[in-house]
Amino acid sequence: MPAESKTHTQSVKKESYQEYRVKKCRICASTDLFEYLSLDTMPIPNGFLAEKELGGPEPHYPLGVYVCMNCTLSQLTHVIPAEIMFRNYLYIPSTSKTMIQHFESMAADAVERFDVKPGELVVDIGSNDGTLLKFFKAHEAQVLGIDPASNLAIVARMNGVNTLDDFFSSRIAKEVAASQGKARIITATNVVAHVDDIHDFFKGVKELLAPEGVFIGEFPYGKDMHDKNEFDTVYHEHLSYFSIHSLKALFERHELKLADIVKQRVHGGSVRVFVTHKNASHKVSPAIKEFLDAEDEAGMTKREYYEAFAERVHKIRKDLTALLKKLKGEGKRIIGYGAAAKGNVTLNYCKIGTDLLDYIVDSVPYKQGRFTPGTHVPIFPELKLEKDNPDYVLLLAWNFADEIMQKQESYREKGGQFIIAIPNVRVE
Ligand code: JHZ
Repeated sequence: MPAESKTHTQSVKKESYQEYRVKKCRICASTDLFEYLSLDTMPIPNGFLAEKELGGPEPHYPLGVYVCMNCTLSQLTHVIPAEIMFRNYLYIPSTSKTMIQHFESMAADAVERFDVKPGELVVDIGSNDGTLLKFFKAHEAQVLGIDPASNLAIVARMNGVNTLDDFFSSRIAKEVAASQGKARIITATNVVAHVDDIHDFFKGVKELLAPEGVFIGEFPYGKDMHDKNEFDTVYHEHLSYFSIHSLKALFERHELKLADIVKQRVHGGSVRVFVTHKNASHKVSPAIKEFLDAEDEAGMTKREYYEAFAERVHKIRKDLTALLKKLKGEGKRIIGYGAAAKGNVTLNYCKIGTDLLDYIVDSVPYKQGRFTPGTHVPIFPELKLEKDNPDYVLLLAWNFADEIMQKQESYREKGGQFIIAIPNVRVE
């Protein structure tokens, strides 16, 4: 397979970036936005290329982050149309054991906590291949998935999960409520951060949620992203990086109540939030105040907190490129592990191509045989690592370090080493 690592054509003109620029806060509409991080321009992070597409133009889009000084929502400086990113989607969490177990326990927890009865409606927004709903179905709930990725909706239906292939909106919510009734549980894992018109989204949630129903949302926590230097989770798909302060403001505006928050280990530190109608009987957990106090103590209302983060990010780029160049200079063979969207941010931001990485291994069949967006590193099945025994592996999917290290125990026993860049560059 031909592999090239030069910088690629920007078919999106600088002037047109302006039309994507965000001018006010997505939640509170304040214009007091402080831009603290720029990762330059790059292609969309799940825009993997087939070999025949390699010579063609590859649109690059700006990637920067603001914080709203009023409600502390961090958000992208530019929003590119969702249609470009989500209609044919290659992110499939069910290829990881960790995520399957996570979804299984999430469904069991929800059924137990809220006493979900057989036949009650559970709707999953951004239902992907239906994995989470399969677990709710096993508890005899009536399930409906909603996801714009037609390629994945087909897979979900084959898995027995009734799926509507569309973007969730207040219009869709009305239609579902009219045809199937209101939902006892609405879930959305790693979805809300991707939504531009967040007010219409929660108008829809309010519309579809039964009077004593619960919306369970899960997404990477903004405070973890900053505190653990997870800059690579900043990409075009993730429009918002939520603080609990910003979420509270959002829910209050929709007459919804943030009833509880439970921290989750997945994706570098996520929060699972439980949201009900304002007048529902659910009590507000003391956890809410604890999260709000911790954000205040960390300085999330001050510019310096964000400036310090940006400085740490620049240092990671410097340290990582210096290490890879040094090892390459010593004649070492280095490959990447996990063609994650976040990995593509690291590769593009640090300008790491086939000059430094021979290839990347990944377990997702759809990604194998393709090339990384922007940097054009070829992707192979994981088996290639076992056969080749490279000297070093750059762990791009660091959020699965435990699962991957365990899987590659024999490679490590033979002397192979992992390079991890988050939260700081190190070799293990
Ligand atoms: P993974 C996704 O980001 C995208 P990504 C999305 N926008 C989102 O919100 C966040 O998650 C939270 C591979 N792998 O899941 C599979 C192995 O090869 O961190 C994946 O390609 N072997 C929805 O794309 C990649 O790593 C393994 O053993 O950054 C991980 O990507 C395992 C466990 C994974 O998501």
